[in-house]
Amino acid sequence: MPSAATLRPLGIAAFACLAGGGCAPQAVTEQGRRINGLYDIFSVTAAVIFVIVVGLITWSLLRYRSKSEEEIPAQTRDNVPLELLWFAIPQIIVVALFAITVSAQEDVGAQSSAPNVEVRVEGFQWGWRFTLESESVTVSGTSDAPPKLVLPVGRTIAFSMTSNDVNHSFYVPKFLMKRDAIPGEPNRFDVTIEEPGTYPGVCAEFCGLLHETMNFNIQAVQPAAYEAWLNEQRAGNGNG
Ligand SMILES: [Cu+2]
Repeated sequence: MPSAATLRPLGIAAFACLAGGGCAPQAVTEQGRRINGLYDIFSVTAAVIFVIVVGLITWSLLRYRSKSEEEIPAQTRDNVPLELLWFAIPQIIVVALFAITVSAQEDVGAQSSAPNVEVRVEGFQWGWRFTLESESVTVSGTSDAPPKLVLPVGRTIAFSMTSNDVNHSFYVPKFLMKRDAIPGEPNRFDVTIEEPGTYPGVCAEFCGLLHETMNFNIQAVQPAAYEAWLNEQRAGNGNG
């Protein structure tokens, strides 16, 4: 039997999870917030079903518990309307959750035909290179000096992923977004960052010995600060 001291941290974690609307970090992008919203709906639906099921089981156990050895409870068979009802309710819930998931997926995966910023992301053992082709700016870094990419908030940013060697995965937890960088198979996703800040990113595909050192940072700033950073990069050697 686990002691109260062992259970307390678990209880706190469970409460934090529920209070935080599921266990996902709060996203800082428009697309990530759409996913947060979906998680919230799933969490609330699951919580309501949990309470109803546990409540009914508890009520049934208490109400119909055996009172004596000889007594047999009333035996009830077949109740077509009830059976239809508890067949129909889960079907409706599953179909509704499926429909809102598809709708969220479409929104999150949508690609703009004219993004404001286009970033080419190249993964390599063991680092990342970010190229803003139209701006003639490249930011590169390795495990010893992780690259920092500055991007504007409130603008559509298209990331196109590719790799120079093996499969990597571009993952920014605060975007709630992850895409594989595969040699010869470009992948793309678009985001609009809503909150300024620095967001760490990692490689999320085991790609070799120093995989865990493939870190980078995305710093989201106001558009004017982004323009200033671009000028700074171009005035330097063009490599951040
Ligand atoms: Cu990796």
